[in-house]
Formats: sequence, C-alpha cells, structure tokens
Amino acid sequence: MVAIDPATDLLLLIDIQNDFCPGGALAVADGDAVVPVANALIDRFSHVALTQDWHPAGHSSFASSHAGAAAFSTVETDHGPQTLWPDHCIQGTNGAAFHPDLTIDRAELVIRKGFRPELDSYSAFFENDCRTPTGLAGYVRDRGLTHMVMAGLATDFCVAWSALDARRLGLDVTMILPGCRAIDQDGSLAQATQDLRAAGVVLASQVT
Ligand code: VGL
Ligand code: ZN
Repeated sequence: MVAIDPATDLLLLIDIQNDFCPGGALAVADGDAVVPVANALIDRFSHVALTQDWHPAGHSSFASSHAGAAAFSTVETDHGPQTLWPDHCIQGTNGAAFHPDLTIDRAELVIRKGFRPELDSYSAFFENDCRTPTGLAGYVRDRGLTHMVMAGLATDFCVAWSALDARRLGLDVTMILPGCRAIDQDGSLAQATQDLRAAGVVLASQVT
C-alpha cells in the first residue's frame, strides 16, 4: 500500500480504450475489469492524466501494413524488434475512444501516442526509439509531480514501458496491479515483472 501525496502524485492511466477491452481489436483478457479500479483511483487523486494510443490508418506497427506478416509476429526496425499488432486504436474511431464507463472528466492531460506512421509508442514518455519524447517528462517536471501512480492496459507493454521510462527519468513509480491487465505474449508478463522489480517500481495492490 502507498500513501497519496496530493501535491506530488500523478495518477497516470494508460490506454483504457475500447480496442484493448473485450470485443475490441486488440482485446486484453478481462481488460474492462480495470475500469472500476481506475474510477476509484480517480476519486482519490488531485492530479490525473490519461494516455491514448492513437494510430493513423496503415500504421507501421500493424501486421496489415507488412505483406505476408501475421499479427503478433516481430519485425526488425532501426531501433530494434517491433511486434506487429492487429489494426487497433485508429484515430477518431470508437476503438480508440476511452472506455465509456471511465470517468475522465477530471483528467488534466491526455497524452496521445503512436501517431507517427513509422514509429510506435508504448511508453507515455518516449516513443519506441526510446528517444522521441511525448512531452510528458517536461509536463511532470513543470508541474512538480514526482510520483507516478499507474494503472491500465496492458501491464506488460504500455504500462511497463511507461513505468520503466519514469524510473529512468528519476521519478518514483507505483503500479496498482488490480488496475492492470496483461497481453502476456511469449512470457512478456514475467519478463516485464522482473524488469519492473529490478528498476525499483513498487508493485502495489492499492493506495491508502
Ligand atoms: C499497446 C500494443 C500496441 C498497449 C498499445 O497499450 O499496451 N500494446 N499498442
Ligand atoms: Zn498501439
């Protein structure tokens, strides 16, 4: 359990969008179960930010953009391996919208990511080249926010990459595990859990 400091804590909710929920294009098992947990967290924090996976049609992370490639296969890019996904979270579609039950009104910031056709972005802070900033690092610095409390989808991709980048930026990070669900592809959840622990991310069941 972690205690909330309203002045320095940012609740950062990652990609709680229709396409990552049951019935969506890249559905995470039980993904919509994070919504009530996220809503309860929103009520507890003074500062709330959301991320929104936001791809143009034909995005380079879609298997459909690579002739003959299957979804969940991997291609090499100049910044390393990239998993190819089913088409998902296309700008302006219902799949890219936040889950309708997520109480987003108090969110102070929405960070959209993955909008560059040639570059994917899992992390809320840097795109997958690990260099192109989303602007969130500057935002939290300017706002004096030093502790990121995270939940959302998916544990082993966008939440984990966001948490690891936040640690690299020197921020304190807590992940609220009941508010996260994983894709868990080829052991990705076990690997992410190991990486998160090694980086000093606190894996918590709730806030106090
Ligand atoms: C995500 C795969 C592709 C995520 C986003 O939100 O974890 N995963 N795009
Ligand atoms: Zn995506």
